[in-house]
Amino acid sequence: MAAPTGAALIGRALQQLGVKVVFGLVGIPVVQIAEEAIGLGIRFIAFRNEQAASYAATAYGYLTGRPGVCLVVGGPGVLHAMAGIGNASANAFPLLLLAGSSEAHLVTKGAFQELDAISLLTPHVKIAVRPSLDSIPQSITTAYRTSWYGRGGPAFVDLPADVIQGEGEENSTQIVPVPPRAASDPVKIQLISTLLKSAKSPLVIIGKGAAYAKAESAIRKLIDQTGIPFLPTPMGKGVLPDSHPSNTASARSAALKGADVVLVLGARLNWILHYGEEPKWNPAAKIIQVDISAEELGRNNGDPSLGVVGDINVVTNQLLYSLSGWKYDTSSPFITTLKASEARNEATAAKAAKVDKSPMTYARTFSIIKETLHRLSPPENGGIVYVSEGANTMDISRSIFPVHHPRLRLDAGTHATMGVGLGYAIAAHCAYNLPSPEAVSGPGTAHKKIVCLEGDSAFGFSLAEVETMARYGMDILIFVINNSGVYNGDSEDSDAWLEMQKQTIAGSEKGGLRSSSLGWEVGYEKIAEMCGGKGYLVRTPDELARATEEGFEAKVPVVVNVIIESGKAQKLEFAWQNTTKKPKKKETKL
Ligand SMILES: Cc1ncc(C[n+]2csc(CCOP(=O)(O)OP(=O)(O)O)c2C)c(N)n1
Ligand SMILES: [Mg+2]
Repeated sequence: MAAPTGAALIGRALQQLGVKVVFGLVGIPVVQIAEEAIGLGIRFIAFRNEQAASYAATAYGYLTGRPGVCLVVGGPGVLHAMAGIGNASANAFPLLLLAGSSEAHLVTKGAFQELDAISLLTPHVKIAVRPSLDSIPQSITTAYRTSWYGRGGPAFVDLPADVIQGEGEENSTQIVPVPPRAASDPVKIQLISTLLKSAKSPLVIIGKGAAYAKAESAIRKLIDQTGIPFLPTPMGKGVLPDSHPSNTASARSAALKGADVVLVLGARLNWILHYGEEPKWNPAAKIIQVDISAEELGRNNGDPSLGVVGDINVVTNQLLYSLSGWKYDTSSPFITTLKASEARNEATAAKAAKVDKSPMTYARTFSIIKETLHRLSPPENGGIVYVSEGANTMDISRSIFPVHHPRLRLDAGTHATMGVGLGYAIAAHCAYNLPSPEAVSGPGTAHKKIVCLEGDSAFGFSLAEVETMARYGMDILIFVINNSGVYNGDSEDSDAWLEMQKQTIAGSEKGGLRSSSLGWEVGYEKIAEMCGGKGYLVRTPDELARATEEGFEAKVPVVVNVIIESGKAQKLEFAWQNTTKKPKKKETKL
C-alpha cells in the first residue's frame, strides 16, 4: 500500500477529532487537504473570501461548543483569515485555523505566497504550530485542544507545501474529550449566597458565555427558584426565554442603575456592559463575576474577591443548592421601579412600531417582519436563528425580535464587526440543518430557518457569500435594511443624491457625498437572482409582509431589499456606545 500523503494524514487527523465541517477557500497546496477531507465524509464549505469563511468557523465553534475549523491558503489567505482570528479572540470562540505555506527549503527566496505566518499570528492565538510530516496528528490535536479548553480562542497550524505533499507514516490521533468542568471553592459559594440573600436589589446578567456553556437549564432553575430579575446581553438572549416574567431587558437602564448585587454569568465587563461603571451602573454595586477565565475576575469594576472561576453550569448548580429555600421578595421597591420602567419603555416601542410613514421606519419594518415570521414559526418553537449586523439595524432589531431558546441569535459581537453576518448565517445553517446537526436549541430537531437582518453597509462586506449559500442550497432569508448609508443616508430622494454625487465627481468637497454615503437605493436583491436565489425590492408594509412570507417558504437564498427612511437629519452614532462618560478617578480594588 502506498504511503499516505501529508494531506491524507491531515484529513484523517480531522476526522479522528470528530470534525464534521470545514469552512475555507482552497488553492495550491491546501486543495489536497480539502479533497481528502471530502473523501472522508467531512463537509467542506467553499467560500468566496477567507474573511467570511473564518467568521463562519468561529460561529460554528460558538453554536456547537466545539472548535470550528477553517482551511485557507498561505500568504494572502492567512491575511484575510486574520479577521477570524481576531473575531475568535475577541469573542472567546474556539477556532482552529489551518493554512498552507511555502516549502521549508524555499523560505526567504520569495517563494509562492511566502509569509511568516507563525510570527504574524503568534501574538494573537493561543498556540501556533508548524508540524513536520511525522508530527501531523500530534500538532493538529494539540492545536484543536488548546483552542477549546479553558476560555475558547484561536489556534493556528501552519502547513508547509512539502508537509502537505510529502509521504508520511500512518499515525493515530489522540481523542480529545470535552473540556473538564471546574467547580467553585465552596467557601466562595457561601459568601456569594449570603450576599445575594442580603441584597435589596439583586440582578443576574446572562452573557454569551452562558449560552456557549449550555447552562440554560441550571440558570432557568436559579431564576425560577430565587425570583431574581435577569438581564441578557445581546447574545445571551434566549438562554432564558425573552418572555420569562423575570426578564427585565426592557428596563435595562433602570436595572443597571438600581442593582446593588449583580451576579454576572459568562459576560465580560467590557463596553457592552459599560465596564460595570457609573454612570450606567450603581457605583456601590457589588459585582460577582462567574467566568471560565481567572484573568477576567476584577476587570474594570468586577470585585476580584467575589469572582468565581468555573464552569457556569457547575457553579450555578452549586449556587442553587446553597440558595435552596430562599426567594427574593419581589414586592420590593426595586421590582416596582423595574416594572414601571418596563411598562413605559414597552409602550414607547409599541407606539414606534405603529408609525406609518413612507418610506418606512426601522421600527415599523421590524414589526412587520416579526409579525409575519411569528405567524409562520411561533418563537416558542425555536425554529428561527437570527443573525443581525449594522448599527441602527442591529441596535433597534435586538429588542424587537424575541428569542426563546439559547444560541438562536448571532450579532456583530464583542468587536462590533461588520461583515460577519453572511458567514455566521452559513455557519448556523450548517450547525442546525446538516444531517446529524452538531448544534441543539429548543424543542425538536426540525429544520431551522436562518434569518439575517442586515444594514446595507454591513451586507456589502460579504455579499458574494450569497452565491455560497445558493451553491449549497441553503434557504437563508436575508433582509437588507436599506437606508443608503452607514448609520444613515444623506439625501431625501434620488435627485438630491445625484446632485451630491455630481458635486463629488466634479471635485467639489463641499456639498458632495459624505464618508457615510452609500449608493442610493442600490438593487441588492439582484445578487440573489444572479446566483439562483430570489430577490424582492419592497417599499410598503404590504410588499414587505408578502416578501417575508414567500421568502420564508422559499428553498433558496432570498434577499429582501427593504427601502427605509434615509434618516438624513439624524446624528451619526451607535446608540449603544454613546452612554458612557469618563468616570471620576477611583481607588483601585486590587
Ligand atoms: C469591520 C468594521 N468596519 C467598520 C465598522 C464601522 N461601522 C460601524 S456600524 C457600520 C455600518 C452601519 O451601517 P449599516 O450596516 O448600513 O446599518 P445602519 O446603521 O445603517 O442600519 C460600520 C461601517 C465596523 N464596526 N466594523
Ligand atoms: Mg445603512
